[in-house]
Amino acid sequence: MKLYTSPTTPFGRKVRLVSALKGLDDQIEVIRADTNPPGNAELMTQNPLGKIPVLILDDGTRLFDSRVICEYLDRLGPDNSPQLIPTAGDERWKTLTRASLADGIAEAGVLIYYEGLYRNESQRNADWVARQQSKVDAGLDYFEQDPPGKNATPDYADISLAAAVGHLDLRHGGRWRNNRPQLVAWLDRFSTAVPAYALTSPPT
Ligand SMILES: N[C@@H](CCC(=O)N[C@@H](CS)C(=O)NCC(=O)O)C(=O)O
Repeated sequence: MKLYTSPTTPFGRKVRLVSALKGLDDQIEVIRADTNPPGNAELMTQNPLGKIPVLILDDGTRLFDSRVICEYLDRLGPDNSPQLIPTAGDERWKTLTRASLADGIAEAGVLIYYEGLYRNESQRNADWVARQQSKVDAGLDYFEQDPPGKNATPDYADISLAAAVGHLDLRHGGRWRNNRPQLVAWLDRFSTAVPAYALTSPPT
């Protein structure tokens, strides 16, 4: 399989963490993809949305977005690998909803970053940035009140959150850490338990 991703995308990092925990790294070739210029023709042939990550299966099937890829890898992994997304029951919906919240934090953080990257100072909209920031803050506050780590091993929601806050560390100066001791402590435990977190750490 081939994974089109970049070292900085939180969504691609999430997939790489899942791959590592499932013991699938040796089956996946990681290919560096560039989402620029916007409308990158080669990437658009893999995903018409021009977004990464994209997983190309050995038969040529293309999978996106990251949630779909992660669920595919979770089901593909060997029987003795940890199950990251429950297949049924209340736990499935709980895990997927928490993961969606983590993804939403990452998405809002990416949009704020893009505002600075792609728009001239005069074009930037402070209200819109504040709106995205409020989503990041409220999402993080939710997790601070109900932190992950109740399971013996990390699940897909934990992985998604670790990838999201890793991106906030990279692009937003780690400000998320202020006044969120539970989350900071949890991330320390997560990175100790999951060596792939350090291995997939984006270049600063
Ligand atoms: N919901 C998608 C989000 C993917 C995404 O937004 N990726 C960003 C990189 S972090 C991207 O490719 N952006 C390029 C663009 O929006 O044109 C997923 O989970 O895979």
